[in-house]
Amino acid sequence: MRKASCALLTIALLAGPGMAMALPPVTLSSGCSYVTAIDTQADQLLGLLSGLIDDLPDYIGVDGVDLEQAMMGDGIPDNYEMALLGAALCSGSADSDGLRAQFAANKAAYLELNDKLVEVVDILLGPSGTTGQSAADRLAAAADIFEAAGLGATPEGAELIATLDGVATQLNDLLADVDPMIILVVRNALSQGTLALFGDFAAAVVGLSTEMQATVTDLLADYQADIETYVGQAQALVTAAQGLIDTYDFGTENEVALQSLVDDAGTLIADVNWVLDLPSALSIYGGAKSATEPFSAAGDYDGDGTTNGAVFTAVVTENEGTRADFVAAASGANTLYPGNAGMPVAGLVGLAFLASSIALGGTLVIRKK
Ligand SMILES: [Ca+2]
Ligand SMILES: [Ca+2]
Repeated sequence: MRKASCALLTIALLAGPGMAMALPPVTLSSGCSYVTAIDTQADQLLGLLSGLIDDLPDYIGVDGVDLEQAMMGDGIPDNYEMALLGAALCSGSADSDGLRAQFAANKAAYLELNDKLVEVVDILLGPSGTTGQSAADRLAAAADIFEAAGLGATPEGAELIATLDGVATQLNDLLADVDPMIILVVRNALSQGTLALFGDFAAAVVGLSTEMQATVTDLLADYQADIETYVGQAQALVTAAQGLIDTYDFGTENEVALQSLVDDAGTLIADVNWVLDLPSALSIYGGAKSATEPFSAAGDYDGDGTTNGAVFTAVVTENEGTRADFVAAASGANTLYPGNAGMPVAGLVGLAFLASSIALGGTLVIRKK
């Protein structure tokens, strides 16, 4: 290891967990499987979404989607940031080990999401491809069992029966408002593990930066308070119903049906809580959730004092550089990029050498004549 890297590593270790991890200088090669997978999946996902959302930009290109801060963007099209991340993941350097571990963990969490959603949808709609009842039908049936057992005679019993019937009606109304075709498509997509097809793109995008994670959490935030209220009410219902099952004799068949409903409701509540907690469980790549994170426009991947956003402006906006040019310049693999305001003295010396060797070359050519 070179002396300079040793010193940087020591600083990083001394600085503690708030400091971003040291990442290697990288170049973008066409054989980088992370970038290929992310590019392909992002293209396919945006293609799917373009059927639902009008005027969605492409993923690739200088006018590609910029999704941070609930789609306000951070000034760098996401495909450039993702290329920088992907190139760092593809790097053979041990400095990328931590990054690859974070990516694997985020991908595993995302893939589990598909399983949780399948479970939730199966409970709400009834198991796919069977004659299993929907949650609404089972809630109404539970209310009937309690009613037939005479529980409606007490105020508490009457309230529980009315609540179960009310929730059943609400669920049915909710589903009646959704186009059956959309339900069918979503259901098929989940049961075929379609979410898993976007595993690399999702794992990359959710941990790209705090600003990008804000886009994901904002999607949930609109519903979070309502969902938490429903979960609290469902938990109270589960507790009340379990108390009745444990106290009264409803007959074996009814008790099996009631217990299975209560158990499924418990699973549903746990799954929904898991989904609500998911954004906070995902890692931001390269360090703490702070300004030191390396892949956002405000971030500084190579720690040279020039933000990635400033590099993008210099290389791409002002000098028509490619993604590969941006990756090399932002990561520190190329410090001689056009417009580098913070070019180190060594870089200037290098430029001087370059200039003199070109001059020398020119002289030699002239002499040949
Ligand atoms: Ca962006
Ligand atoms: Ca920099």
